[in-house]
Amino acid sequence: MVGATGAVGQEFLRLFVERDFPVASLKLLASERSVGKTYLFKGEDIAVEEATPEAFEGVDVAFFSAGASRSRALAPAAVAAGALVVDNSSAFRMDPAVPLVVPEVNGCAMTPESRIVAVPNCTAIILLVAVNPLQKLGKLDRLIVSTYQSASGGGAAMMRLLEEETRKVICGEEPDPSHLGTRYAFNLFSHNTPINEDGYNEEEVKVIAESRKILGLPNLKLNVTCVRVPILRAHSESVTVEFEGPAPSVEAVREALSVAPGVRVIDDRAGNRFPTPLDASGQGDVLVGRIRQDLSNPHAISMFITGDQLLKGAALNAVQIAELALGVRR
Ligand code: 2RA
Repeated sequence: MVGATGAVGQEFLRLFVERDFPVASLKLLASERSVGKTYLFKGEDIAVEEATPEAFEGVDVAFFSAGASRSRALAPAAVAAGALVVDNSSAFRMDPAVPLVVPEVNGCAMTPESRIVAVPNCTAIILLVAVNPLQKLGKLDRLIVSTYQSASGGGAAMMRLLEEETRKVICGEEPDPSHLGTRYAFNLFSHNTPINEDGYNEEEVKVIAESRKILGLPNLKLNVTCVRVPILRAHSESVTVEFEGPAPSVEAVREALSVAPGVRVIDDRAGNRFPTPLDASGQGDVLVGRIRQDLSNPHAISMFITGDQLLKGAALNAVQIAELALGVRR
């Protein structure tokens, strides 16, 4: 596990236990400054070692969650040592030779020969777990997506920043806005990735490109707006799905989603009860509700979805990939 000390790394440790992942021995790797920290795993204190090319000797599965440059630098060494690399970074996602996998959607993109398998962007994973089941109801033409992304997407440091700023504001202090260029507590802002000349930020570009690759639909139209909100660990998305032909009924959509793997429908119109990011936090499923006809377009339906960014958006999806590769999928 490379990136053991990060927010996603910590979820891996919990998931290995919770899912009874077949761990014979576990190496925790991180940057030099974390060497010596220890984490309890199945009653044993495991000391963090430095992530070096030599550290992968004897490793069967290497989970990377330490950013794209670390993956680019070390994944080849892990592969050379005989490991299957499951990479949470963006380093290899768009490499045509690397499968980009959401097990519920395109697990078959992996082959026994795959040595690096990429975990998609969290926003794309959560989106596609909910959208893919609708493909059996009609051909997708366009997705219109607006996101409400949590602090966890920016790592443990951004989660801490949100908590600290919130405390300060409640105590009447004005937090220092220099970290993100704007105040985070009681605010929201356009996703904190660089913005291109065409006005789209890198997160939006990733969601578009990765969704097309995962669904195998290179011409799928997508209009994506990514926004960071003051929520700790679940991403939410407002999604309009446009079909090539007339949209399926709300009942058919609800039925398709209610039997879809990794999806839980919460769509109680009478009680005004729909998914919230708090409901999704700590859960493996993507929650879907507000399923309704788009009254402005007879080809479209709209819905609201939310999923845990650290779990299905990262660690859980990675562990599911490894389970699939090892044939221990449950
Ligand atoms: C975000 N997609 O939420 C990123 C995390 N990988 O900012």
